Amino acid sequence: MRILPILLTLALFTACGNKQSKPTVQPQATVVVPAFNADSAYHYTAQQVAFGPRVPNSEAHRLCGDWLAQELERFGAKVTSQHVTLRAYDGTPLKARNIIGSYKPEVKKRVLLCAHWDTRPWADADPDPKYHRTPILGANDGASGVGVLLEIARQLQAQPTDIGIDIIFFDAEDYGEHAADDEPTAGIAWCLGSQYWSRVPHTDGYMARFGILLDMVGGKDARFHREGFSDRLAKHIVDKVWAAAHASGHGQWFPYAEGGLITDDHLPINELARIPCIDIIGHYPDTGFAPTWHTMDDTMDNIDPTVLRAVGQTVLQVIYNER
Ligand code: AHN
Ligand code: ZN
Repeated sequence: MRILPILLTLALFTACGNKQSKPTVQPQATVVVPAFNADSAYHYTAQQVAFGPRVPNSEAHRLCGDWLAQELERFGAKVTSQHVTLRAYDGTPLKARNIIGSYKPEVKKRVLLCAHWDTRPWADADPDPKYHRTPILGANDGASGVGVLLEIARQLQAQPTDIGIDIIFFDAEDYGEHAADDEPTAGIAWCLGSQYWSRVPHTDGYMARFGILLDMVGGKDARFHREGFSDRLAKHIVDKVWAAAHASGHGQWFPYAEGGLITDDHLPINELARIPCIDIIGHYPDTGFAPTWHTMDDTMDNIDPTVLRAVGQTVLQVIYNER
């Protein structure tokens, strides 16, 4: 027991005997993570909804696409648009547009953030069959993820990250089979824009450390469970993001619970582009999906800014801590 004081004295002596006055421990640079503005994200969500349903080939879709590209430019991103005609499962040619906003495009260390901006052409999950061929407003399903990312773009302009960031708004995610169609489709009918980008990225040989997809991130009473493909294909990123949620004080929204396997834009990014990418997607009891999912009730009335904040602040916590 007498060895301890001796060791301590020795350590003190050694420290004092060091002629340099510099501390031996490097001071840790404190990372200042900006505060996510949920009202701003809510507003960007409402602005998209105000265009009406953003179904490919419609006027509202074209105008909203122009507006999104313009907003990214206003927030200082280098904007690239991929205009491409994609074939829907039923043969409909879709005039699609993936919109990419890049920050520090010359930097090699990059993170990809994405969401889909198109909306479902049919409310085929609505309790009332009379709406099964009516397009939805997609406040949660589409606009919420893009709204959060526009607020992050605004933050990136005000306070740049060390690493490069690419924000991608994917088109034609939600043109999957109508619930009444029972004919099997070859390949995945959903996620057409992300499938295209994963085969033909906006820059040759594009690579990112990892990706985060936001889908349905504004629904009232949402919880974010660990989506199955994300856990299977990019578990280390799920761990990183869930840790960031808890570190930033939003752990209550991100339980350490399993979600189901969901075919979403992160799947082609993992499998075709070979970038580990996770899906942050609202989870609900029973079906797993929000009660407003693919219904006429997917409106601003069912968007909760507190949920947008939990997701937005978590993503900021992740990206400002990457070096
Ligand atoms: C399927 O229903 C196969 N995937 C859900 C992907 C989705 C649709 N996300 C939003 N809308
Ligand atoms: Zn959808």
